[in-house]
Amino acid sequence: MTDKVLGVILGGGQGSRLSPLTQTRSKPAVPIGGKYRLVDIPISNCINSGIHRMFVLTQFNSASLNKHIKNTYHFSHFSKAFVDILAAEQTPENPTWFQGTADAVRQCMHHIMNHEFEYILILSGDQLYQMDFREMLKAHIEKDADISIATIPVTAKDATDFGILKANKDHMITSFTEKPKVGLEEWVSDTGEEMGREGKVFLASMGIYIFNRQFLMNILNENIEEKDFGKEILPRAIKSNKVLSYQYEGYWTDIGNISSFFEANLGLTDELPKFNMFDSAHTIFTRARMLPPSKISGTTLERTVIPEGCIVQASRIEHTILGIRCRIGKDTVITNAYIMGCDYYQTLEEIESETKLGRSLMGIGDRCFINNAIIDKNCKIGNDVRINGGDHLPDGDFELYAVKDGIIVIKKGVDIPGGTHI
Ligand code: ADQ
Ligand code: ADP
Repeated sequence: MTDKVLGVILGGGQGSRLSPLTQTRSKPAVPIGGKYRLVDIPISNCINSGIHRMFVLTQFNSASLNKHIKNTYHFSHFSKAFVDILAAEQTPENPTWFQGTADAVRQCMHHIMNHEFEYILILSGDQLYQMDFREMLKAHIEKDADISIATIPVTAKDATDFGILKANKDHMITSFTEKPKVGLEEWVSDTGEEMGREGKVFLASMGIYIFNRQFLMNILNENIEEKDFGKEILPRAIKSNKVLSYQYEGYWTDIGNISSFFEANLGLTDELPKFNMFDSAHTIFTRARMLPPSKISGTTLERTVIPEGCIVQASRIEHTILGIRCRIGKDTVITNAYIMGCDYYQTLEEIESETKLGRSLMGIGDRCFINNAIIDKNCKIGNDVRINGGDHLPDGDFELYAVKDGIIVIKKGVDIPGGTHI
């Protein structure tokens, strides 16, 4: 049946929750896990579920997203598979800028409808999970639903950040509220004994939907003023249609803001991470880069993930993700960090001339201390720099870095002079 499904990945609105990582690139192109990009997660889930035709909807079509998709997702000439980017117009003033999730799909309908499909699978672009959509599709077809929503039990603390719903014995949704701020007690569901014990008694929407083709077209066309699935289209649909709750119990997390992004990344350094990058049945696909193996010298490594192409001479790295082509100098200590790495290497000649001029080199210098920080790509961090994030720092946005929830984010491509303390 999966050949009757078309995937649509929502690549991000105007929202700046992942800023400054999204200051110079579109959200789907944000690096994750040392060598992947956010968009690789939903695309890989689709491919692993036998869904091979996908659109990525994005507000702005960055060069890095285009290049990544073009260089990564090659399919045979004999298959109908594709991953295409559909971008909104460039300016926020432009009325055609996507106004919400439903509006994004509506504005792209003329491209989407050119394809043959019966079901459309709508996915968020900022979640970390490995899910087999075939199971959900099977339930959707068996129950003869108009829409299916993947749901997951969450605690009261988390419930206010999600769409919360209630379903009948047949798992058909009877009520839905987007991010309830009050009256949460009315939304308690029977989520099973085990979930109940963990206090996960609210059924949250995972923002993953299957719609029947004609149903989606009708509901979007008949309610032009409604811009959002969560806020408008879904609450409307449940009133008179069959909307199925497909309960999922695996690992799933939203990575839409800096602290959840940071936490999900560092979670990959656990002894048994909840998100399993080593599961060959659920390969995470990304661009194959032909980089040299990493070279490490004199470093004590604890719970650290290191991809290809790194040159590491630090004294200690702990609870950290390194990105591709990281260069880390001598006597440097890094803890609780995501160092995104570089897009290219400096040549030996460049390194010599830059050093002579007293300039910092790409990567992290000697004798640095980095804690609770994200260092975006292509940064030059000089020698003896101290970047120490934590709760003592208020949120703020500066020229070279931003602070969010105590995490210091060094912006892409900046030069932090030797001796700087943040
Ligand atoms: P949120 O994630 O808060 O809640 P939203 O901001 O609408 O909802 O984003 C959903 C996805 O669409 C995200 O991947 C986002 O980047 C993307 N997106 C948002 N606006 C977009 C636009 N204009 N163009 C393109 N993409 C856009 C949603 C549901 C909740 C549910 C949570 C689960 O509304 O009901 O509980 O997802 O995470
Ligand atoms: P991001 O990952 O931050 O979104 P991009 O993928 O757009 O960034 O990265 C920029 C691209 O620049 C890289 O793919 C890399 O191949 C290319 N590049 C190569 N050499 C250089 C150079 N000397 N200076 C800047 N960019 C370079």
